[in-house]
Amino acid sequence: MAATSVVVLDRGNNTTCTVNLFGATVVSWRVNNQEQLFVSKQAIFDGKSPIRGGVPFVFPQFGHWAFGPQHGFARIARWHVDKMPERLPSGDVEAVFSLMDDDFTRSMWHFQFRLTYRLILREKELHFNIGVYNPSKELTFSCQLLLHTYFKVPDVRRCQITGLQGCMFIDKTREDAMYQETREVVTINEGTARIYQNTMQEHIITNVVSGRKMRVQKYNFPDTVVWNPWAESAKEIPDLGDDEFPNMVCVEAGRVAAPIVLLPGTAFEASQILQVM
Ligand code: TA6
Repeated sequence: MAATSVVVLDRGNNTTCTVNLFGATVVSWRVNNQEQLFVSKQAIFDGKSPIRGGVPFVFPQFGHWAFGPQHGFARIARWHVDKMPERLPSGDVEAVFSLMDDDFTRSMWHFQFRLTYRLILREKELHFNIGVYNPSKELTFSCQLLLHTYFKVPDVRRCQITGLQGCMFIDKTREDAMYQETREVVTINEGTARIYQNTMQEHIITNVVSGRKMRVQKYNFPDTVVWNPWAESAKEIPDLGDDEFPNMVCVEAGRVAAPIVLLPGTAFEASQILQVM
């Protein structure tokens, strides 16, 4: 199968979700023909580099990794389609993808695992349901998991993000120093890479496409990473145009601060719902 193979969930009314099997990266989510996700004009689709934008799947490591690429291998592995898009009685459309250990993953991480990724496209919502399973009879593993969602916005400086007040965060732009967020709504006016811990179950992002609001609901994802590289760092990212940073904001639901520990034969489940309001 070619590296650019895609699966399209089509709900009608120009409401679609496109998944690139390379990384099971959700590369497009259109609601009434309105794209909700940012993908860089410079994104590389060579089946090797992670795709710059959409919703890259981060596993088993968030950030720098001594044993393999940054943010792990799930976003650069070719996923399997367990269930092609199928219309449910509700009219919603569902598709299921999976990734299991193979020679490629075991060259970096010697554990057996199985990831399942179930997407459901509703009228104004996209549901992400994730399962991580440890099929081993004797080995326990620990991992991190995160949906690195790039939202498309007209101007990141006008976005406000709720659901972070009072939370402790690691500031990756300040040598990983730890702070507490005091603001009721977070705004972004400079390079930002923050790992907020124990955030609220819901975030609202204002001023996304067409001036609308985006609701992010998350379950079993205690952490939220907020990222925008801003002008200077954007220049250092080859697959991101120098002038594109104002049009994206990453609000990433995940489990990163305290890793998931999976005993033999056990599973972990988490989900995210994105809703255009
Ligand atoms: O999630 C935020 C972050 O870890 C940033 O620190 C930044 O490095 C970003 O992800 C993008 O990483 P990438 O490997 O896709 O260039």
